[in-house]
Amino acid sequence: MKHSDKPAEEGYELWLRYVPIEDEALLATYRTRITSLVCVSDSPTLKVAQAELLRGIKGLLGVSIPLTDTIQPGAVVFGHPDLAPPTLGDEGYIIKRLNEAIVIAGNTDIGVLYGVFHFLRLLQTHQPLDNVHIESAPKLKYRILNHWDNLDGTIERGYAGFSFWDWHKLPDYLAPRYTEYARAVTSIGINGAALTNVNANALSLTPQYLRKAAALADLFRPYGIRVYLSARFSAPLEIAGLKTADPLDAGVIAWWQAKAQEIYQIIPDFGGFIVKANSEGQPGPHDYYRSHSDGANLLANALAPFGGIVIWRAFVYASENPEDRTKQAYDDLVPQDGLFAANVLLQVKNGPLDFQPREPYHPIFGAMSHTSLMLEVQMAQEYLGLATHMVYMAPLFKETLDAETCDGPVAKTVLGMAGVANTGSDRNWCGHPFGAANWYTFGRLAWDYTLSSEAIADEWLRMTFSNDTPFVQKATGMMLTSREAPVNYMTPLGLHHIMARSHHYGPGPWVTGGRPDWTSLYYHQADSEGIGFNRTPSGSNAVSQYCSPYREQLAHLDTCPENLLLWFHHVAWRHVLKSGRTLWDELCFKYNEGVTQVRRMQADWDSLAEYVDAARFEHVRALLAIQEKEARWWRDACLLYFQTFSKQPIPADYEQPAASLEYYMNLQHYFVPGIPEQRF
Ligand code: BDP
Repeated sequence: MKHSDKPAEEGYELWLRYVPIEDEALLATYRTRITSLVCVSDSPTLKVAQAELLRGIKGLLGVSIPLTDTIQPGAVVFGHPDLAPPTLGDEGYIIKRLNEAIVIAGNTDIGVLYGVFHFLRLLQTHQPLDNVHIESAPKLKYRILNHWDNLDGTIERGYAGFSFWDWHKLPDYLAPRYTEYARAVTSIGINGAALTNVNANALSLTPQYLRKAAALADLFRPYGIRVYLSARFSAPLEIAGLKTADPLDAGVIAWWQAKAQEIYQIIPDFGGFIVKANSEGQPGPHDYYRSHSDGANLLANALAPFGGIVIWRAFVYASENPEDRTKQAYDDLVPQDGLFAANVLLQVKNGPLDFQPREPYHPIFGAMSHTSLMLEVQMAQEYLGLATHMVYMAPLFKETLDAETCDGPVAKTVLGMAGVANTGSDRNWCGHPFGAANWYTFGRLAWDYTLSSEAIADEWLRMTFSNDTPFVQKATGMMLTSREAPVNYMTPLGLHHIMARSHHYGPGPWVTGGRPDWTSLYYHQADSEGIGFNRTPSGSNAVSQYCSPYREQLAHLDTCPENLLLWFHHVAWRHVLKSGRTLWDELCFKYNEGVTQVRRMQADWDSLAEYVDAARFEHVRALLAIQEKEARWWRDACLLYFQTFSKQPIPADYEQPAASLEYYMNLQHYFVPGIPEQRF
């Protein structure tokens, strides 16, 4: 393999590298089309836009172009409001030719800034400018990154280092990375950042920490990014010494009202609160025999006079509840449809369990037409190989966005999208050099969920690595396969929640003991007859939460999509699937297919050495080797374990397990990233 002689890169610039365009003809054309800049005002946001244009053009075209007041041929005019149709709203933009100039216009400065980043993307991906005419406005209003960052610098389920919010030095020291973050976030249309973990620390609402958050909000303001904070429901007890946090208590109501007022004095455009209540040990309104809507409305009413919102998480379940965990959120929340205040958004994970490699869509989508909903996805790869595996998530996100609910596709039932960030202090931000693709994808899909996975991969690859067609084609193929590979080597055919306990690193289908809904046995239900969770009417009847005809389709063994089979059915080992193989043989096939897919990704990557600098190339190569090793680990451990029930051989034409089941069951892992030892 021959390495390229491109200079080593660290990935810090993400998709905003602005490296010189090598194609001479294209460069010449761009240089004649772009000869001066005309900026219509000097607001803070347009100053950012101007700096970005100058930086991008200098990097890509190798020229410093002058700023002028007059529109000449070759001018790029930005901020020209008259030309933006009102239909583009507050954040949209238009990019078009006007005589011999190019105009980037929006109804607001932030619309112009989004347009500027789109314009630079055109250059970065080598698009023609001759007949450029683009009008774009976000399809979703709320596009928010959820950082699960703790005040002590750790990140819950963070696999790319520690938090880059330097709470200790804020508000006085503003790390340069904050500005780089703001550029990256805005370049893909994200307009909100929830800074703190949903498992919240009440301290973040004290004046001391609010001032720190305010410094970030000030820095983010020109970029159109609003700051949100997680709010701990019991904060009045913990930081104010109140005797109760009962949402109907007058003292509690007054406390939250005063807190909201205090926050808006410091952060005038504060976005609002995100709340995890009565879930996994977090306090909430149920502690006082009140409902989720009582709890959400308490905070929403406090924020309403200032224009803030409450994002109330629908990830609620309790181990005391004997009901199937995947049914509990729907059972609790759907009866409250219509009871939530107008400024409450219910944030619903893509599936009813917890960010598994594949889940059916969450049945709350389409079932609460009188409540504003947000879709929550997780870029952090908690259940997808931490930051070590290459998993491009656009197909996963789109599977949910496109899913047909009782009320149309999921995408049409939501007002926004939240993404659990995969960022951290690692120099390349996301740990895996391909991890940033998921951050990028989140922003692009939240802006326009009709974009295809392929199109997003294509532009991200061009900007991140290279515009060379053979590279882009092959690497796009790798990325598109990379979603199904972990499904196959971890949880094929609808299996779910069979990972190791607590840190979730590696397989753990044998996990039992403790609260049942955190064990694997609860979910796979393997026995001598078969495997899978019966959620049909003869079982937990979770299918009833979906509307007809999907409900019936799921309920019948023959019509249930095979990729969700064991999610909804307990299936006999001897049952014959569409492939003609029995369930056991199909499991063996799928687990092996997953390993094969990773090996193909390795071979594909090896063939791309000439297109990528050696530093990033070798980094990806090493991680793919780990992924291959861990794919085998998952396959061998799971097949050996399930074999104790099926009592059937692994067909001889497959690789046989490298070690005994006992060996895999006894593996111990210490200090796996992502679980803060000191949470509060
Ligand atoms: C689960 C994580 C846990 C989070 C929780 C949540 O294991 O660390 O706190 O989700 O979303 O996936 O609240």
